[in-house]
Amino acid sequence: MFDKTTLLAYQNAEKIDEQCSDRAYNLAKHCMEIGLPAAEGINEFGISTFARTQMSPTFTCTETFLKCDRCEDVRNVSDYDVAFVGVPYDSGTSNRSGTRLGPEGIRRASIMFSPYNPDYGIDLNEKLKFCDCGDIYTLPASAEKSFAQITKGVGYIKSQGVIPMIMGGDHSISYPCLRGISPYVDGNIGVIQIDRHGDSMQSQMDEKMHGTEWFYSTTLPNVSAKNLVQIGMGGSWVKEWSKFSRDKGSTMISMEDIDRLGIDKVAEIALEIAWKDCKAVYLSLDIDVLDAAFCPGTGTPDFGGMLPRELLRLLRLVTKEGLCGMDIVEVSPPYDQSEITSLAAARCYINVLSNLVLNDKIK
Ligand SMILES: [Mn+2]
Repeated sequence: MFDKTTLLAYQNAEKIDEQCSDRAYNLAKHCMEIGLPAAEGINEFGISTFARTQMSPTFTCTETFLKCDRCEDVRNVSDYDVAFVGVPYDSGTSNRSGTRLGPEGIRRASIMFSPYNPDYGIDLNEKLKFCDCGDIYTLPASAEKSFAQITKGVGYIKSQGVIPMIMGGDHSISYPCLRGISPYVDGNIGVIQIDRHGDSMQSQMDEKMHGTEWFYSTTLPNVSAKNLVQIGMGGSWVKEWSKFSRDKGSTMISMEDIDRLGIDKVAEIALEIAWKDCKAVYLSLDIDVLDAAFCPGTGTPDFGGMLPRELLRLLRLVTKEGLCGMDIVEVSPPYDQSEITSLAAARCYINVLSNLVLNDKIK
């Protein structure tokens, strides 16, 4: 009988076992302190709400948006007015995947920009205290557990009086993000969704995928479909999305409507509907609203979407009254070319933040 203990594989494994200290245990404990313990229902030791240090999954990222401060101990997030947070989750994608690398791609592309914004006359570094909290520790095999983590992390940022700037991830994450924000807004929340697709069916592949988030978001106690404005609709479509809009009362504005009415009028309509009887408005931008020519790096590219300057103009107009939070979703770096799509997302965050500062809507 062959003696397997003579194999190097066996002997080296034994050596490694002998090199065991309490280092990994202490590190895991530390992560669960500075990144908060995991959401309820997650029992594996070492999983924190915010991914931290060497304990992080490989798809999380330690770079920061615009090279801003990294808020490593998230318990200090209230030192800032605005916090970026990545949600590297793409298990809700029905078509092509890769948005788990979205936060990393957007952060990397943001380095190309300066915090001085000539279109708004604002230097973000001078006018705004903002940080990057890193990424939520998502669990790719479980939507329910990932959503619990996202709700806990985004909710924590909001509970500290800080505006979350969320970097997706596929569009399914908007529901757990809003679920996190919802308890900290004392009144109704309107939603401006800029997207090529309706994303409002009850079930997609028997799960809460990225075609379903507005169905679930509008079941939150202070979020009504009547305050949901869906701008840029058209292209590849699912019948249930139109039915949801008719039954529940959301307002769909198609690309054809935009051509007919113009961006300024559309923004006016959006603000009126989203703010009606509301205390706050949330903005969700699906990057696939851009024509496919300008966003190759996305899960569901579509033809006939917005031009970049139309989108920037729309953002300037619809964010001037303030936001309780914002996400940009569906950036998928593995399908991107020359970082076009990540650059678009980074530019949109910078302009929206500049606009909030310019209109005195921080805090
Ligand atoms: Mn979408």
